Amino acid sequence: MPADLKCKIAGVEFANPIMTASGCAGYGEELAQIYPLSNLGALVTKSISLKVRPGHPPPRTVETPGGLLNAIGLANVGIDRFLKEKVPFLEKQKTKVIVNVAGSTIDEYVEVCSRLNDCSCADMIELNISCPNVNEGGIEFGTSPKLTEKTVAAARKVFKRPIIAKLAPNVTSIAEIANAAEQGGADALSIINSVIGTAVDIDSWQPLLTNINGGLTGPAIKPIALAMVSSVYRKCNLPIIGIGGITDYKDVIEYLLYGATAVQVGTALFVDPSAPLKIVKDLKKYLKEKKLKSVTELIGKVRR
Ligand code: RRO
Repeated sequence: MPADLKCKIAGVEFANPIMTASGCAGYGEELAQIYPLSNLGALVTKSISLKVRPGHPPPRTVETPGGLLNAIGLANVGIDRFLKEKVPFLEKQKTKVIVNVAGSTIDEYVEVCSRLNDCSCADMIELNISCPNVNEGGIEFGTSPKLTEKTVAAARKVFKRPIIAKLAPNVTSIAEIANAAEQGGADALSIINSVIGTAVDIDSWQPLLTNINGGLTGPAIKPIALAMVSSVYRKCNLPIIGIGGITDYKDVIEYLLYGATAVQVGTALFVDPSAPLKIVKDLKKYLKEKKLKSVTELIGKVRR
């Protein structure tokens, strides 16, 4: 019998625990030209805001040792165009769809969430209260426990399906923010968004990103993200989706052992868009070798 890769978060069943991370696979159209999206546990869309946003001028990405700095600036098509141009495609995909939602005010989050409530292809939303690269809103909602609870509670009122709160690592106590999100009515947490960083050109003495600061992702941040997943798993009851530097099945196992139920693959998609396929295949092999029947048997099983 092949090992069972299915997992469940807030009543939503996923074919496997491997999702794409927001911003790393757009709205799924390009990835679907490479392989059927049914190979994924879920597709997580780029953040959607109320209005179209062009984002920051380039350069908005720069490679660093073991990582990638980005300051995209929330470039996205906005909710109107998302519903009109992207949803018809997403409705046809045989995978779960998680729509990442961003806003500069609580009213904006509410408006986008209420529009998505009528869009049945949004199985869940991921509330982005942790974007490091915008001047208004973004990370400020996710760095104060009070604002986190208020923002999640406002979205909770209008969106009837499960809500994931995506948390920032740029805080003193991520567990405190996680508990505030639970108080506000979140059903799950995704941990972590990018870590604030910067880089400078030593010839021109100019920052390498037009926005100066960016968000660091990729293998460089995996140990940080793992420690945060571990801390929240021990102090909060919500299921966790681990994010940060996942490139192969070994990374996934580390996240599950520390308490994640599922994971998102982000930066690795830019190196190899097929990384999730290989991860799924290798994960099955590992479970068989360890004589485990289900991937869920790994969750939180780190030996301390
Ligand atoms: O668009 C971005 O610059 C961005 C977002 Br919204 C986010 O949540 N995290 C990130 O690293 N970049």
